[in-house]
Amino acid sequence: MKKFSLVFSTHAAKFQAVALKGDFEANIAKIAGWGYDGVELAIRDPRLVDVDALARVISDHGLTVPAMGTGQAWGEEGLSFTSDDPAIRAKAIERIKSHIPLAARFNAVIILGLIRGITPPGQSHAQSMDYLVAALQDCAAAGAGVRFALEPLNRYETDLIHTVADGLTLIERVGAVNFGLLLDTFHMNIEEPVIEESICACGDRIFHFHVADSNRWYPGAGHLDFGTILKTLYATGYEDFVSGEFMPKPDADTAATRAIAYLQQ
Ligand code: LER
Ligand code: MN
Repeated sequence: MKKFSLVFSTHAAKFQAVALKGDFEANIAKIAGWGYDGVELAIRDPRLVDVDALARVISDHGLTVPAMGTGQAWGEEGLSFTSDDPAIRAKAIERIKSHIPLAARFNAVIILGLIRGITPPGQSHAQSMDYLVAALQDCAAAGAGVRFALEPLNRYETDLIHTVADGLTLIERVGAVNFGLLLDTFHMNIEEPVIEESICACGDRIFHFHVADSNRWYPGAGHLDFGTILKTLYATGYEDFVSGEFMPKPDADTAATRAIAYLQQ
């Protein structure tokens, strides 16, 4: 059976107390009601999350957590594996390590997106890559029972790792079995020469998969051929979640319901 999840992007602070019982639970109920099997959570800092309450709400609604996003630590706090400030790099690594117990509990992949950072002015790309490799080796060793997935992102978001080819070279350098890639069709549409060929090349190193259409609306709203993309993905042996990460347009509920209807076809 194919498994679909939805990225639920909320600020860590909103997971606390009232929001967790109100907004959070209402949203989880909606996601389950629409037919999704899982919810992908964005968690800036696991210390701000009431893990037991979170787990209870999610399991009460029959959902699982296939992956956890960590990018808010970059977006809101500026933490980065490739900063020129050693204290910021150390803090970024510690923050990612702090996700390990939560990821182990949910059997969730830890997503490494923008936490990799952007090469700061005056620093060479090669130096950023050295910092990135060291950080990834450190995290992968600390979380041996957990899987980490770096997401190739398009050129407008970072200068580091745009394609599956870049990601596979990085995987070789990192040399850890629990380190792979998260592929996102929105980024692939911008950066990959042929999306299906890149999916095949990544093979069993695809640890997680995001879907959005060419315009970053829900699948079916743009010009990507999800028939061949998903057929190629499953032909690699991929049995994990396909996770919807798209803009809330024309509104969040419409996008989420149209996406699941389209994906289930
Ligand atoms: C996150 O999964 C992603 O795709 C990025 O575009 C967010 O910056
Ligand atoms: Mn993504």
